[in-house]
Amino acid sequence: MAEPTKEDIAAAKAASGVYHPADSNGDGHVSKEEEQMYLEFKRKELEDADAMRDAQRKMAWFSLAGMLLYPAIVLVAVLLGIDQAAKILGDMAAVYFVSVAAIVAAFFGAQAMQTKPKK
Ligand SMILES: [Ca+2]
Repeated sequence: MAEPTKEDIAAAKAASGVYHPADSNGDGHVSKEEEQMYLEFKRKELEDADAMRDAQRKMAWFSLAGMLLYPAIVLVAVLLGIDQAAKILGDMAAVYFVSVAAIVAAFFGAQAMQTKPKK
């Protein structure tokens, strides 16, 4: 059997009135394989979204922890007498804090934008 063309799919859509996204060959009928493929795809999609949220959350926490520990690390460097390290960390602080703030702001901004339209 030949692969259905776009016209065939459009015709099937028009004929049935409904087009199910799981109907991948466009014959207007969702077979067992198509249903399983569709469910598998949806499951993977959800898993990916979940993994992405986890990764972003970890990154935001890691950034925040670095931000909060930064002064402590400078203090440790001073206490250990590594003056050069303390000076470099001090010089880096301005850039570092702005960068981390940007990461955290982007994380919360993205979260806000993702949840808003669904309400
Ligand atoms: Ca089908």
